[in-house]
Amino acid sequence: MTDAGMLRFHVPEPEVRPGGTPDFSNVTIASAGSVPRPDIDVDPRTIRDMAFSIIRVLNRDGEAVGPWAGLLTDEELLEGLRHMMTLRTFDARMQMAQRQGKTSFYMQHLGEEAVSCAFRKALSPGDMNFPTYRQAGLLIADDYPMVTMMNQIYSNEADPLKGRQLPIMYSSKEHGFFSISGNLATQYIQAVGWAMASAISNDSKIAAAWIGDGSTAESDFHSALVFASTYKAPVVLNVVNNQWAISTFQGIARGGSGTFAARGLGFGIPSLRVDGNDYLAVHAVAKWAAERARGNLGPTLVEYVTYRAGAHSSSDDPSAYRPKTESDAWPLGDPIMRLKNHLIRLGVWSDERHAQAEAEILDTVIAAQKEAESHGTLHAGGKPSTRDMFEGLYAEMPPHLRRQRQQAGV
Ligand SMILES: Cc1ncc(C[n+]2csc(CCOP(=O)(O)OP(=O)(O)O)c2C)c(N)n1
Ligand SMILES: [Mg+2]
Repeated sequence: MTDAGMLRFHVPEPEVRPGGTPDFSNVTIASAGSVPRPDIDVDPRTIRDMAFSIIRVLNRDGEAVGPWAGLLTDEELLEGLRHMMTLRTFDARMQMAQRQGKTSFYMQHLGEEAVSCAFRKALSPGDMNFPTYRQAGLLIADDYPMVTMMNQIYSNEADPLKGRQLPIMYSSKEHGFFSISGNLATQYIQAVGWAMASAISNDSKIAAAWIGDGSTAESDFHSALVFASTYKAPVVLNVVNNQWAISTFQGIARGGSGTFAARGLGFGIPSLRVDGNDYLAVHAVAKWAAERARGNLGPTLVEYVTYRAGAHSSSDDPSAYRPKTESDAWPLGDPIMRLKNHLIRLGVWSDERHAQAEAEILDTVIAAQKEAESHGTLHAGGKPSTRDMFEGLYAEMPPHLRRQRQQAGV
């Protein structure tokens, strides 16, 4: 029955609350290998169903199956495993450093390591990412020095950003990592603009935009899609759907669209969903999208279906808004365990070698941490110089800043 005159609006609710039993039965998962791999110049209208499925390569037995498999050598897969393990260890040490008061803030990637680590390997030198705070794997997988990352986190005397950025908001032009901005979704319009500029200047470099599920509710996301689709910008539009936006479940930002990938359909953008915890699938889809961008075929929207197993940040306590066991119930498993099992199945890895690699990686991360801490931490040791505060913005320093610098005696 409808109540004429009694208007209501709808507030989506998560399936469960703290204390409840986790339930992901609403997450429909295609079996590994079942989604076709179209040619990169496919007519977007013929692949609309891909925005509602999930491309997967690794099956439950650790085998790589289907048309998206077979792009990476054993060596490349072993390297990918090492990158993900390094990121996880790096996170654990830096989270601990935050608790020890050595930095004010930290954000982990727990459960999402495959997304940024595998994506990086699909890019070429000179391509530019516009990342959020949860894609440090782009740096790790490009062999950016961990010590430099830690120096930034500690805002110490060797911080390449001289204490000007919030911890973890790295920046490296050489590694195709645009300065992170805390203003989410700005990455989308900037990436599309950068990609258009690359094309205008007849360059061959492509851009990658990054956004989380929650941030797709920002108008910047939609503006970027207008420009990307109209001008067929050479850009890959990444949406990391890790189910949560701090304490807000993904259903709020997704609303009635079914999936985040489906947002691209109205713009005529080929839109794919991929298992974000499957290193091989992420890499294969990223490669497909990057080739489209590089071949002047326009943007591709990719939704990575994953789960944020850790807290949002060092300031967050997820037990206030979701069951503690929810991450164990996530049906797509853990990205490191899945690649590990695949490599064991291939006969190029073992539990013993994995344990040894874990120990070696921990040693490497601890050594980097010692070196970074010799340059100072938040409250101890070396700091960026006060003089640096006045540098780097103006080609010629205006008189009022010169005066302030004199007053500061630096
Ligand atoms: C424009 C803007 N609005 C609000 C915030 C505050 N904020 C920081 S993180 C966050 C949640 C983002 O969730 P999501 O986009 O899903 O990314 P995730 O943290 O899950 O990777 C919010 C609202 C912000 N940083 N920028
Ligand atoms: Mg999220």
